[in-house]
Amino acid sequence: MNRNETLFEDAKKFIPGGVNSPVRAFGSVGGVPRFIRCAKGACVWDEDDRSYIDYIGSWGPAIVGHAHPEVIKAVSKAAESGLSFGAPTAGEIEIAKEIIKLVPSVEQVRLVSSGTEATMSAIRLARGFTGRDLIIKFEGCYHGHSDSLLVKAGSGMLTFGTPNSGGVPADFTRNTLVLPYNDCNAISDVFREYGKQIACVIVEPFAGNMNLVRPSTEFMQTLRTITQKHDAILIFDEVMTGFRVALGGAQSLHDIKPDLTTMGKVIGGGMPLAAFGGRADIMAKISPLGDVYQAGTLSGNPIAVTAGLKTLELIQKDGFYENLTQQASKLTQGLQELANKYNIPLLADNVGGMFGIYFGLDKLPQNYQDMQKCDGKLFKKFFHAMLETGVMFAPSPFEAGFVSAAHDNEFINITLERAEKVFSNLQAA
Ligand code: KE4
Repeated sequence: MNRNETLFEDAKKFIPGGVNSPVRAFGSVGGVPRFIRCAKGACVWDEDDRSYIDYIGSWGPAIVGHAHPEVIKAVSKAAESGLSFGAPTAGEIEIAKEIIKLVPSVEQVRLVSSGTEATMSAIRLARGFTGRDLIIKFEGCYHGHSDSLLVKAGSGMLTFGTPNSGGVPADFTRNTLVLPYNDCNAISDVFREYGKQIACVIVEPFAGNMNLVRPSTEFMQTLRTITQKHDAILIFDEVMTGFRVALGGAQSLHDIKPDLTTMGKVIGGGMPLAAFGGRADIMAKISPLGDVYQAGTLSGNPIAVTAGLKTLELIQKDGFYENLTQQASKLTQGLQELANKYNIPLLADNVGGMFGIYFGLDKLPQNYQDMQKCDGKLFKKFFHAMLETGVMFAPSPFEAGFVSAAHDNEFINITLERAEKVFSNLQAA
């Protein structure tokens, strides 16, 4: 067995499934997950010392490239002053100001340690502010693993969700409605039926957890107008899209101001840091000011804040997003051209530095049902063939991919050269 296999067998003795987050176990693609020893720029190295051009990027945080020297220097220096104090620090004010400066809809912000905490807290806040219980999410969107969000659609459009995870009592999801993404009629029907009982709508303003799926302009505008009409809270879950699709996040591309925004990934630069924020009148309900409780031992951790501040500084450099978008587009357009050349049924799309590749579809997906038609078998062959060449995509057909500032023309061209060989072999197979 090679080192990855040995480590995986060992890990499984002590850690459920051998991993600390399920998607890392390669369940969707089979095979042996790569145990990463180190990372630098656009690449990661596994414990067999094999290098890979990395398009997972820690699921989004590594936007400036892995182990960026300025981030590492800042974090190393901060660590010498202590790791955590359980008391307020000046750095937390600095990063709060940066987030408020960069995300216009955010007037006040609370730091937490994960996207799950951010969305769980934002939903509790929306319920506390409105005094209502019902929440709406969309099929295929993932907002972390808090109980009321681990839910699958009810039998009918107007029926409440049922748990899609063990350990979640039916009671915990009976206030959650799950609707099809991009379905304006479903939204109108539900608000007609339940309008004044709905606390919030939470949405990924570009979906990334059923692969990249773009919302229609009409869908986003409907969400904004109908929540305003019924005094419900609109929550943009920008844990993935925040600072990823544009400096101002998806809300700047849609030109829509949500009432609350959740963020994560990029704002921690790879360290455990996330946040929720929005209208000051809503945020005033959060303890210790208001009666909606929320807390965290490591919230606003000084080392994570240092990594986040340096990352937010680097992404504000002139041309950062133009370059990021250009490189992601080179990748997706290059893959599309090569797939066409070898008659491989692949579509590719990107928004800023976030991209999707779809096998077996004849048009870009609009919702979860579309994504269900993807050719998972072909994706699996592609994934492993590319992995063997030294290119690591997300190990699931239902995940978006990420490009960093370190993915320069050389890395994109090498990726495309390797993809051409893989497509040629797939065509011949
Ligand atoms: P975390 O609790 O994993 O920090 O964030 C949850 C979350 C919330 N909202 C959105 C839009 C997200 O994409 C996520 C987490 N994304 C996944 C990637 N599909 C994290 C990877 C994983 O679960 O290991």
